[in-house]
Amino acid sequence: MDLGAITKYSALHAKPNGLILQYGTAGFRTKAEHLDHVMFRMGLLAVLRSKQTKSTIGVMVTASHNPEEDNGVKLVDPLGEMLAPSWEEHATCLANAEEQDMQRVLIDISEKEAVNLQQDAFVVIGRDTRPSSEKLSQSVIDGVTVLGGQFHDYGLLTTPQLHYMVYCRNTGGRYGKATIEGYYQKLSKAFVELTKQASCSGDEYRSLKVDCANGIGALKLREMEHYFSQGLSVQLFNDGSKGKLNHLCGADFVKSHQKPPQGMEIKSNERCCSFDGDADRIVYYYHDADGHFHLIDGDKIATLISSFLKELLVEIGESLNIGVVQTAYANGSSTRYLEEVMKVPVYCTKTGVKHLHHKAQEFDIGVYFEANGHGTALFSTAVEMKIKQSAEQLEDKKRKAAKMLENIIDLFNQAAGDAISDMLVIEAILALKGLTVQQWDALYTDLPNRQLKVQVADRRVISTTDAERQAVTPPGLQEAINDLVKKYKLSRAFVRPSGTEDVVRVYAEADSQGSRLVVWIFIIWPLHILLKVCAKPGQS
Ligand code: G16
Repeated sequence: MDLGAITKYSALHAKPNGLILQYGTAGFRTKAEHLDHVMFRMGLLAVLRSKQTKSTIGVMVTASHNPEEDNGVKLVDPLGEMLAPSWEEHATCLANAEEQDMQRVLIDISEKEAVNLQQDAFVVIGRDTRPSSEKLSQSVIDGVTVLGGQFHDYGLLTTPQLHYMVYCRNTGGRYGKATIEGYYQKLSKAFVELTKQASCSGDEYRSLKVDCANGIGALKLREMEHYFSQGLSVQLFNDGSKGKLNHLCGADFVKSHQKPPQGMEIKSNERCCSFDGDADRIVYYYHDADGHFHLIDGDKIATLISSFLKELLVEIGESLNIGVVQTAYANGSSTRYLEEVMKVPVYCTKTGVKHLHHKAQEFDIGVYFEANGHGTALFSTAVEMKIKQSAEQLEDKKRKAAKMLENIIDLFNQAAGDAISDMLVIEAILALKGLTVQQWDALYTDLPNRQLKVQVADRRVISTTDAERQAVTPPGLQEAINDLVKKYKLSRAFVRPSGTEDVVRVYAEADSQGSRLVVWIFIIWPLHILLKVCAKPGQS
């Protein structure tokens, strides 16, 4: 390690005095102007992680659903997963080290993790369309090169595409080709194969309106659409040609406001969806004949996917262990439907796909989705092999189902939740099952629910347990929540500090005769006031 060179270059990416950041739900996120030093240092850290794992490591420059002025960075581990928790701690230490302590922190990490500094390192980098992203990804490259790492800069990519590239590179191409064409071809081939089997392929199934949140999703979907146009025609909105990233549009806006994005005209019963800023989340929606807006979020996406997978397994005659993973935000109706009607085991983890992904890996087939539309399905290697064999050997009807499952497996991005891949999976399932968006929506009725972001003096005073469903501090908060919810049937509420924004998130649902207003007035609003009072600095 050339410590002299590191010190020299680090001074060019100096840390603002007193700035403390934490590797949160999805890496570091804050205003873009505060991130130059973090990017340089994450370049350094990616090299150490690459040397330690003897694998390619990814660095993605994005703040996903956050406002355009923000930016962020996260590291991608060898199998395309989020960074291991112990390395998240190293990331936080390194990002917060004062200039004079940088060398010591780097040496500490190398020693603790037994990094062989002679080992080669390779890092791949991607970025979203934020105005600040290009310069910040250059700072990552500076960090990589000063520590002697090799790199490939993919430039503009969706976050899940970068996860895919890392996974492909570390599996010697077994998972796919580590190029953008490789990604387009793999997914489109599987999609076209699947939709050829659909008996329902009329206009209703062939067209979809997509709100791209004015982000990278528009660019990539436009590049990709001719690969799958045989099976689906997409009409893009909020494609970045005028509006601001994530502003009044995108999956996060649609989900939290439960209304359509600006800039999209929706006719009744038309199927529409929204991506978020880096295209790792997707939600669907439509207007009914009376003009009412209906949201189909991650919970219903998980239900559609897991029920389809279960049906295929029955046809093939395989009994595999399927599990669904959700978070505290999952609507109570979805959990009840999955457990009681579909008889699928459901697990709840903390917010953050890293937690859900990890849990989903415990099953033969693990389907995980956050209510906000972030998720995918994972298939164990044994299942993949079994299905491949079945697709060759079984008799006609079973073989057809096995072939379908084989294509569905290829269509999922198993490295990370991916709006483009999920969209194609959903479109294929709807066409194969001949389901309209209304029929899909009618699987169960969501309990009325609301979410709110509350800005408080210090969100760190709130700590939680039980997969974030119970508040531990400040004292008295959980008792107050219990008092508020006990008046309503099937009601539930929780608060948790966000790991991507400087806010506290409040969620509540209740069987309140279909009224979200009741949830708002009698649960969310009193909680909002309570939080303002109790989340003052120094109270933890
Ligand atoms: C990120 C994470 C998601 C998480 C979301 C909100 O999404 O990847 O798993 O649900 O942040 O997290 P929090 O409530 O802690 O702010 P994205 O799409 O912004 O990357």
